[in-house]
Amino acid sequence: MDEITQDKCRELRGMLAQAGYAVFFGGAGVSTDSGLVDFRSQKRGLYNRPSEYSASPEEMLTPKFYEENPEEFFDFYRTKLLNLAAPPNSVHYALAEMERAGVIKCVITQNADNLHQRAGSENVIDIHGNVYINTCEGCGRRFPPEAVADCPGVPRCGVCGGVIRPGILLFGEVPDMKLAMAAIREINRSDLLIAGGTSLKVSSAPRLLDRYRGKLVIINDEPTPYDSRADLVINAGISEVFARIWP
Ligand code: CNA
Ligand code: ZN
Repeated sequence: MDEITQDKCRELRGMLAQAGYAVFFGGAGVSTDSGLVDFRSQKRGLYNRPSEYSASPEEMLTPKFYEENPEEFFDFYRTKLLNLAAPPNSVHYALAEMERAGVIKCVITQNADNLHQRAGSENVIDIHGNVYINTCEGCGRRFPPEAVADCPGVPRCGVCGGVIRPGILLFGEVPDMKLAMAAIREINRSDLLIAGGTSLKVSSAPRLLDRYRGKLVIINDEPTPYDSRADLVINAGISEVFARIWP
C-alpha cells in the first residue's frame, strides 16, 4: 500500500474515533476475499467473464428467467452464487468486533451470503435478502440453504411439492419494505457512512446515498459514481484497509 493510501487509512481511523454513529454499507467486494465472485468489477466480475449459459448473469437473475427457466436458474445459482463453504474473512470479523466495541452501529449489506452474521455481527440489514432463508412457494415452509445446494435440478418441498425459492432479491424486485425502512432509519441516524466493496450502481445504493448528508467514505478498488460526493475515497483492497483501521 502506498504512502497516500496509508495516510487515508489513518484519516479514516480518526473519523471513526470522532463519529457518533458510524454505519457500514457493503457489497460483493466485501466477500471476494472469502472466495465469492462479485458482479461488476473489471478484474473479476461475473459480468465480465464468458458465460456457458443461455443468457447473461443479469438476465438470469430476473424473476422472468427464474419462472421460465428454473432448471438453468438453479444450476447457475448453485454453481456461481451459492458457496456455503466460503468462510467469513478478516473484514467480516473486524466489523463484528467493531460493533461489539461500539465503533460501528450497523452493517447494511447488499450481499446475501450471510457472512456478516456468521462472523458475529448482530445488527445486520440484508437489503437484498439472504441465501439462508429459503421458502416453499406452495406452503411457505422454511428450508435451510442445503435444501437448495445439495439437490439436483429444481429444489422442491417434500411436503407440498412446491418450488423452494431462495430468499435473494432478483433484479427488478423491490426490497422488502421493512428492511428498506430499517436501512433508511440507520442511514438517517448516521454521521459517518463507510461504503465498502460496492460499485454503488445497483438501485439500493442511490436510494440510500442520495438522501444522506453526513460524512461519506468509499473503500473500493475501482472508481464509483459517488467518488466526487465522498469526503474520503480509498482505492485499495478492503482487507488491507481494514487491517490498518482495526484494531
Ligand atoms: P458489484 O456491482 O459487483 O460491485 C462490487 C465492487 O466491489 C466492485 O466495484 C469491485 O471493484 C469492488 N471490489 C471487489 N473486491 C474488492 C476488494 N477485495 N476490495 C475492494 N473492492 C473490491 O456488487 P454490489 O454489491 O455493488 O452490487 C450489488 C449486487 C451484487 C447485489 O444485488 C448483491 O446481491 C450482488 N452480489 C452479492 C454477492 C454476495 O452475496 N456475496 C456476490 C455477488 C453479487
Ligand atoms: Zn411446501
